[in-house]
Amino acid sequence: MQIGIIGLPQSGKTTIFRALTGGRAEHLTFAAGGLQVQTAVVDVPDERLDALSRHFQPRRTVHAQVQYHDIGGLERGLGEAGGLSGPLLNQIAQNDALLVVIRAFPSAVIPHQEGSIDPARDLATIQDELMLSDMAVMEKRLQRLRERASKGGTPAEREANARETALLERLWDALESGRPLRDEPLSPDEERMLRGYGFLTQKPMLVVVNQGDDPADDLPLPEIPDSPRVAVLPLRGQLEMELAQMEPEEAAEFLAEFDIKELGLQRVVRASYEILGLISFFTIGEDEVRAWTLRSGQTALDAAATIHTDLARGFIRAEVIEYDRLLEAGSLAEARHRGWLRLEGKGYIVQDGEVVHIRFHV
Ligand SMILES: Nc1nc2c(ncn2[C@@H]2O[C@H](COP(=O)(O)OP(=O)(O)OP(=O)(O)O)[C@@H](O)[C@H]2O)c(=O)[nH]1
Ligand SMILES: [Mg+2]
Repeated sequence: MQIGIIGLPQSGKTTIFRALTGGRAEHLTFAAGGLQVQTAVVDVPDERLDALSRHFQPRRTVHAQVQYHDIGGLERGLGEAGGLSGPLLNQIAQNDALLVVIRAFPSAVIPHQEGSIDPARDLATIQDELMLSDMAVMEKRLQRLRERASKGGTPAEREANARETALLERLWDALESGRPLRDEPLSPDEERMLRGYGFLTQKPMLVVVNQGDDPADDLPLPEIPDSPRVAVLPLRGQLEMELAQMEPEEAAEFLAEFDIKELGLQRVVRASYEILGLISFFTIGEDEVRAWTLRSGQTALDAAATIHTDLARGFIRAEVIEYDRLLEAGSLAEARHRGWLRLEGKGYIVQDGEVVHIRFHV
């Protein structure tokens, strides 16, 4: 899972990036076309996996991973000036979801470009920039499609051309009336047609409101578009960054003092899974206890394919059990003995938190 952290200048993107990646992750910094990007891979925290691992004591525990990219360079006015630069657009477009940092922390030392702190205004600014960027991409593409249409081509080409044109014109209308693309209904065929574009407003969006340390300064959260693919999350960026860099014991004291129940990374990951429609399932072996990620609605066969193509090819059955039920039984053998392991076929829809054991032969 790739998550791009974007936001207005000095909104706290790098601070949030550090809060999420702490001292644990390798930070890789590179510049592309005058652009600074920082990247880090982070283990997805999961108490269920930890519990399984404590119980089964495997040689290895493998977490699901998420990759964060701290992408600077987005500003108000880029859209009007013809869209984002190629490198910036590419950096943002390659992500599965966008984490939009909105400044809500007060500070006399760090001035805001607009002269005031206003989360709703800043969120609207970012959304406008993303929409204008999509419109700029669409416009170029539509122009090329129209040129090509006037040149003829085979009937099949003309037909494909016309279908793409119609789709882009429809989506253009949506953007023009202020609707981001993420909630536009699309047929599987249309989804395929759009895949290569990486439209920014098609991506799920997590709005992180970067608050100051003092709850007395908290502003109301901005309203977000009513969509299952958008969520808003308040976070004390600076404080969370400091926490992420502390030793665990020291951090625990802090958590208590500020009444923080859960670290920012956990909350961000959970919200990211939700807006992306992702679930976790687990596999248990002597060597390895491991968490895997699936899209919600995917099947036992998809789960098998996620683990290894051989498992999908030779799929016979999936043995399935909720992770806490497995812990109660103590072992897969005991769970099987008690009749708690369910035998499921290829089309079974895997549920969040299930342990899946694929029976297969090749
Ligand atoms: N008081 C306070 N200051 C913060 C907070 N988050 C960020 N800052 C400060 O705001 C300034 C900008 O933060 P960064 O994290 O560098 O912001 P950015 O969005 O990465 O900035 P650019 O990459 O330059 O656009 C830094 O001086 C931070 O220390 C916060 O929650 N509280
Ligand atoms: Mg930065």
